[in-house]
Amino acid sequence: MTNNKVVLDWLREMTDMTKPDQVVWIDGSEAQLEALRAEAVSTGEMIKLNQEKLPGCYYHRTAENDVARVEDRTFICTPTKEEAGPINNWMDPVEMYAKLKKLYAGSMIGRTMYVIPYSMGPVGSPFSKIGIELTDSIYVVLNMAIMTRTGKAVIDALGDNADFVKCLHAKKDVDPEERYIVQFPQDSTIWSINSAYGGNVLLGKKCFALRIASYLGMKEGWMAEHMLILGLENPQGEVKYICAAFPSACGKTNLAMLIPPEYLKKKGYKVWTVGDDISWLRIGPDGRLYAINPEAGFFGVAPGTSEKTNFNALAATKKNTIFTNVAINNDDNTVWWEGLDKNPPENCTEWTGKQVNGKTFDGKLAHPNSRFTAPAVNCPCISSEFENPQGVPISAIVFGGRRAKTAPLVYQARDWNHGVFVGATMASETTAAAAGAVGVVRRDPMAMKPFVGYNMADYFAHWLEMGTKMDADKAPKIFHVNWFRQDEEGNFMWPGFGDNMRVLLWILDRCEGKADAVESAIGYLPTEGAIDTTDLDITPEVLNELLSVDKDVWMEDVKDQKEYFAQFGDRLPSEIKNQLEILERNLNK
Ligand code: OXD
Ligand code: MN
Repeated sequence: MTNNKVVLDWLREMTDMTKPDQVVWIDGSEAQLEALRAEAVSTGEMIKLNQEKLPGCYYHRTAENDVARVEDRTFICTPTKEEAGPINNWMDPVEMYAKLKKLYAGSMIGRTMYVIPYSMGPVGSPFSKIGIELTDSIYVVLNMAIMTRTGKAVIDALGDNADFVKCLHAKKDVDPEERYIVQFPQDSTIWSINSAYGGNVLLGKKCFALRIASYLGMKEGWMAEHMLILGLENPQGEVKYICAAFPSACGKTNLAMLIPPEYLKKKGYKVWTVGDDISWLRIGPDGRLYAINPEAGFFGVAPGTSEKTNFNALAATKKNTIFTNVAINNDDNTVWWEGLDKNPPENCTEWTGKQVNGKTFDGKLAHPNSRFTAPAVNCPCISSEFENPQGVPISAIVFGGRRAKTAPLVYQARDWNHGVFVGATMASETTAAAAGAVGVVRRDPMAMKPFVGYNMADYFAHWLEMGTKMDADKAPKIFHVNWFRQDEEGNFMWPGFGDNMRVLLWILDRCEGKADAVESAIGYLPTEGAIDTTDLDITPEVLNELLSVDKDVWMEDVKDQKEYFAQFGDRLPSEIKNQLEILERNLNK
């Protein structure tokens, strides 16, 4: 398929090591993918679902020990430990290559190696980057064909160029003791072995589009972020774009596909989804920050997804989707998971493959991290700009976490540097459903803790540096939201879901200089009445409470922030220290 010498030399080196019986190039044609689906069904690797109710949909079950990303087995192998920083697992690249080569040796004997050329971002876009994944798993091929742009057009776009990310995946024995997900940022190389679970093996996603890309972004002056991208259309038909970063279990996919409250829908407000997980951001010729979603599909968590919680995500899974580790309704060969509805199938295959009565089964029918891999084009609210090679201009960046007490519903950073500090101090708490006081705080800067491909302190510096390249009036305004504030009894005070649109409207009004704000110790808060509560059953007192800043609780958080930052030593940018001092001073006033 190509004469590219770098590609062919690398391929030869990898086949010499893994020794597959045959090598098959993925050209991206529907005929080839269909033949692979049929092969996977014939070997039992996948199950064909009810083609009338779920056309083009398939089912896959992973090993029981292989159901999630494995952060403790994920490594950033930079030449020195300092380059990887205190947050990442590190090993010397020479040592790691030697260790892994032994594991890969002969690992594909008796198997086929598939060569998947893929593009992160629209083929040919100035934002886009090319990868080639070698894998011995048809499941990986079929998922990559949904999650990325795949095939001949990509290898043609690469031409003779050596600029591609070299990705190697071998399923081997799925042995958790020998499982490794390894990034070599300086070599643009990713090696993954002994897993077949999406986040560990769809190497275009977390491994490339976040870990390797964040490193490339730092070197080349752009950013790879764990952020959704949404467009908010007003009744005049103008669309403004927002990027938002949240740690897991904070509703990123739901926010990306939000359905506005009825009164706003009637007025003509709409939300369009550009991406639900990853943003690549560059400064455009006009000095504004532009974003693309480098992915082509959604690798979403199934449990909890329903017509009520996320109508659009559910609709996206109705065709050409691969379901992993959900339950099967044996009566009609469709899928089920907790939270889909209140009607688990009686005649059910639960996720590990056991036949059970779903109505009386004592346990989870679908694995809590069971997934759907759905093409983005299936989503009813997919943005018309989804394929725009120039990306969309970003008006606001939103950070968020799950904080029972600390963070108000929304506040705005004073400027870019303060916004970087707000992102760097992001945290999320374990739910307060458990007995005892407020949940345990986990620091997760910019929701990138598991995904930064280099030293987190340098990552903060890169954010600060990006700010210096944009005029203040062009740079996105930065906000923090908290949909999870709780009252004394532990009840959520804000309804969330579609009503989060009310907060987004305030955010955009601030960006356009249309809304006033009150200055507080932590940043700008909405003035009284600024958040529209039409048709909402919420008293002014509750709204006041939602927007309040408890100085004692914040001082506790500052203590935690200080401890967290201490691990970065001298590498922590002085501006982060400066912002921490300002916050402390403001709280002490
Ligand atoms: C994640 C995901 O783990 O998007 O963040 O799958
Ligand atoms: Mn994610």
